[in-house]
Amino acid sequence: MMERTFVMLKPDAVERGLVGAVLARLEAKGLRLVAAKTMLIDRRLAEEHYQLHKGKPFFEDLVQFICSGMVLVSVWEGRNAIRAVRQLVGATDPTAAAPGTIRGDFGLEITRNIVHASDSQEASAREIRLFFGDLTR
Ligand code: 3AN
Repeated sequence: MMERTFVMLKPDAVERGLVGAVLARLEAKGLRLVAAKTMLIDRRLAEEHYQLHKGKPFFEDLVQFICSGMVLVSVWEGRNAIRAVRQLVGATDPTAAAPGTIRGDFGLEITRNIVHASDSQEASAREIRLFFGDLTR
């Protein structure tokens, strides 16, 4: 099924100069880049994006981190794009993520885990709207 998914390169990816390497993996997989921009996320937007994690012990660190520097937000399209990107990204904890995945190859810390990718159709629709508004094409 043709799908769109939302991907954020977090501040650690931008600071460490990993933007090109990460985007190249998504392109190499065959996904089509639909939209992308760099931005600074403010606290209100960060809390909205991570609303499902509100109240969890790591929420405050997560929000602070995501607001701590430039991110690159993007939308990708392809067959089963949501699952395909999640596979490329790997497990949440980079020390548990398989080698060959983005987190497995580039990360070590669970908060600074390089990339966010939507985990469901509901999340992808919500996140694309939140960061890009109405993306009709
Ligand atoms: P994923 O990004 O793999 O879908 P989620 O949605 O469970 O993971 O968590 C969202 C983000 O919250 C993660 N990307 C990570 O940065 C942070 N996070 C999740 N679990 C923990 C944890 N146990 N300790 C610290 N940070 C966490």
